[in-house]
Amino acid sequence: MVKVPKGTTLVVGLGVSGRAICRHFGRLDVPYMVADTREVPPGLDDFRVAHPDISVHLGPLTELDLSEVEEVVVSPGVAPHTPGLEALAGRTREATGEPLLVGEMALFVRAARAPIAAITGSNAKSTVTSLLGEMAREAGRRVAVGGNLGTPALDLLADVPDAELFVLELSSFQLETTPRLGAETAAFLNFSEDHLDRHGDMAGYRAAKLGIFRGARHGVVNAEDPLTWPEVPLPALDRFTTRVPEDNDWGIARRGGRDWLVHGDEPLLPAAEVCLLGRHNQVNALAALAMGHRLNLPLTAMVEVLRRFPGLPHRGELVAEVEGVRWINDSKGTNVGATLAAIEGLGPTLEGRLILLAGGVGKGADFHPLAAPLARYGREAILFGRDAGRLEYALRGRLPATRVEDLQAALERAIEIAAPGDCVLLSPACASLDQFIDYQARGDAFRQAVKRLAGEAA
Ligand code: UMA
Ligand code: ADP
Repeated sequence: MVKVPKGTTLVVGLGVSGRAICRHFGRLDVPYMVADTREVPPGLDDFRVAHPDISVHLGPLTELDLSEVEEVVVSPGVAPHTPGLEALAGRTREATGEPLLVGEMALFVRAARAPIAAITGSNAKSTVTSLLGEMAREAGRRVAVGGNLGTPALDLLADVPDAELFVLELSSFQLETTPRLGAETAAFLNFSEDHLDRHGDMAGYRAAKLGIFRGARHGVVNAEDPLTWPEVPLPALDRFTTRVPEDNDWGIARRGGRDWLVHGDEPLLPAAEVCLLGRHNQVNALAALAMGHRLNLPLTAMVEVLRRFPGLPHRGELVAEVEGVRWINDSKGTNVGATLAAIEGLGPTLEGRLILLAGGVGKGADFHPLAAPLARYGREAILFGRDAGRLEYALRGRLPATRVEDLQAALERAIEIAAPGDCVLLSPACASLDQFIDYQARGDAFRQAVKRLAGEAA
């Protein structure tokens, strides 16, 4: 057994978050050591060079004696019930009464000196986080944006020491180990199947996500998805909807023959002027507006951002329009909920039909929810990758489906069948790992092929 010395904190994980936690403890002069369950974690050599005095344990955590550990801080990819840690469940630190095992966000909350706007949900987190960050920037606020999105939250403390606002995307993994976030405004955008391998079931996954509301002064939830609603009352709560809003909700209503984003009775912006594509992104805009309103960002600044923000790569990204056919890269649509939103969001905006390119690693998900909206808006589903057969089974009898080997073959088939007014949408409802390094590589391959096609057509 390797004993973690009395008074020493244990950092578990040497990934992006783990290294940020170590930098944070370095800045605070907190004595710590590191463990990683992998024999060769990424960046190990660099870490050893940068921190020659810090001891590193590699391999099972059951080899550690944690009887006198000061605190254990786990990376998001490390489940609190990992062998070696389970005995810490329910134990608290004598000095503070806080749980003995926490994650990066618990340290962030202790150290942050500016309000937090926090965003979670099964999908659309990065989009709403980036939108709200842009809105705050446009309004002249010194804002730091990060979390699950990219820059680890703890690094923001050092990178933007005079931040007036933190806008953070938080995953269920991060929230599970945050005893109290205390956000100024916290949004739970939507809830659909994901990460069941980690959380056990949907109830466990949802319970982790609801951690976004612990200590929050204001919440933003999806009026159409009660599973996003907090279970304990918050001081203030706003709701958004794709429909005509009730009371003071944020929604979409007809004014002068056009759809408008509205707050209660107040029209804010014609929906067609939101630069992001599709109804699902108009809903994302409403969530960002509700949070920005709470943060006192001026409406003019928020609307200006909605008019110009083109979205993040691989999320409903218009790559080209070739001979009347729009080609959209939604490679980040890696689960059924995301692809469903993309189909339902884009479908009503089309003059023609939707051609869906989907497939890959389905992570055991049920694809049947895709059948009805595809029957309504789809021309054909072109299916590739490991779970193409399971997708085909779920869609049978609802619209034509063609199975092909890979994305390239799917593109060739789409070129054959697309008619002017159609939209070819890559939104795979699956992870990419059977045929690509990650979803970015899949989206890049789509983008390059479409650009070639556009070049040939020009
Ligand atoms: N791991 C081990 N043993 C260890 C430590 C890690 O096997 O001791 C494995 C984990 O199981 C995981 C991988 O290593 O497979 C990475 O885990 P990590 O906790 O070290 O991850 P980081 O590199 O710190 O990156 C994390 C987020 N990753 C995860 O939550 C898995 C990143 O989100 C995030 O950008 C980063 O912190 C900064 O905050 C990525 C992600 O996929 C994008 N998130 C999931 C999602 O969005 O669905 C939640
Ligand atoms: P996350 O960070 O939660 O993964 P992103 O902003 O990266 O979210 O978007 C991921 C995918 O979610 C998009 O590619 C799109 O398919 C889908 N999506 C976008 N908006 C919504 C929405 N309002 N509801 C459900 N899914 C959505």
